Amino acid sequence: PARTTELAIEGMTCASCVGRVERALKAVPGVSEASVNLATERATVRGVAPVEHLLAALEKAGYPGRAID
Ligand code: 9UX
Repeated sequence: PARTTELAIEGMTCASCVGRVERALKAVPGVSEASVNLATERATVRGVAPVEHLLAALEKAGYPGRAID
């Protein structure tokens, strides 16, 4: 089933960073929606992608993150 995953992300300081992170997350197979909150430095991701794939995409994009329970 589709899940919602909350991620804490390091290194985002401007709106362009937000765009890069959202694009990177949405490009992961199984992601249906990804939105970043710059103020809280968190992303909400909807879909069936394994969290490991989300974290790998963030790392590759240059914005490492971790899953929030
Ligand atoms: Mo903005 Mo983010 O100038 O890496 S794109 S700080």
